[in-house]
Amino acid sequence: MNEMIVKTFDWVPDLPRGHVRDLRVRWALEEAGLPYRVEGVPFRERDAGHFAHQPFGQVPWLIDGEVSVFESGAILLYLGERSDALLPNDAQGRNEVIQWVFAALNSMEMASVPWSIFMFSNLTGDTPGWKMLDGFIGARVQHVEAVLAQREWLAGRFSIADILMSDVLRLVDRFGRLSGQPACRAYIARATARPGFIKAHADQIAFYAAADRAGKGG
Ligand SMILES: N[C@@H](CCC(=O)N[C@@H](CS)C(=O)NCC(=O)O)C(=O)O
Repeated sequence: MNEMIVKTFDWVPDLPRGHVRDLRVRWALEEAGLPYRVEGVPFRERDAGHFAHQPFGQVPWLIDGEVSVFESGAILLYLGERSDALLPNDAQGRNEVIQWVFAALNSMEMASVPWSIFMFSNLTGDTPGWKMLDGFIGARVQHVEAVLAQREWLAGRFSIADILMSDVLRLVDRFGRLSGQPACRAYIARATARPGFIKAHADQIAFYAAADRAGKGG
C-alpha cells in the first residue's frame, strides 16, 4: 500500500499549535492504521505549487499517489472510503456519518470560526457584532449538547464525524465557551483519550518543535 503524504505548514506560531487541521488527517490515518508521512510547505511564502493543491493557500491537503485532496472534511471522506473504522460500509451507517460530517463543518464550524477569530483578536467587547457571534455559537453548542447527552458518538460507533466535531468543539472549549456543557466536554475527553488523537496531537507538537529548532520561524 502506498504511503500517503499529509501536507501542512512547515512552521506556525505557538497559538495554533495543537489545532492546525492536519491533526484531523493525522488522527484519521492513525485510527485507520494507514501508512503516511507529513511534509511541510512554507507558512510565509505560499507559492503557485501550494495554490495548485489548495486554492485558498491553506493546509492541509493529502497526496495519495496521483490523487490530491484538499479540505479536511473531503480528506476524511476520502480516507473513509479506505477504512471501515472511519466510515461504515452499509448505506444507513454511511449516511448517518456523512450528515454529521456536514453538521460539524457547516453547522458548527461555520459558527465557531468567526467566533474564534474574534476571540484570537481580542474583539470580544460589548459590541453588537460580538454579542451576535457569541449568541450564535452559544445556540449551536446547546443543540449539540442535547445530542451528546444522549449518545457516546454521533453516529453509532466512532467515525470521521467524531474526529471533526470533537476537533471543532475543542477550540470552543479552549476559550472556555463549553463550561456549561458537560456532555460536550465529556465527549471531547472521550475523543481526545483515543490513542489516535494522542499520537496525532503529540506528533504535530513535535513537528513544530523541530521546526523551531531548525530555525524555520525566522
Ligand atoms: N476549510 C478548510 C480550512 C483550512 C484552514 O483554515 N487551514 C488553516 C490552518 S488550520 C490555514 O491554512 N490557515 C492559514 C490561512 O487561512 O491563510 C479545511 O477544513 O481544510
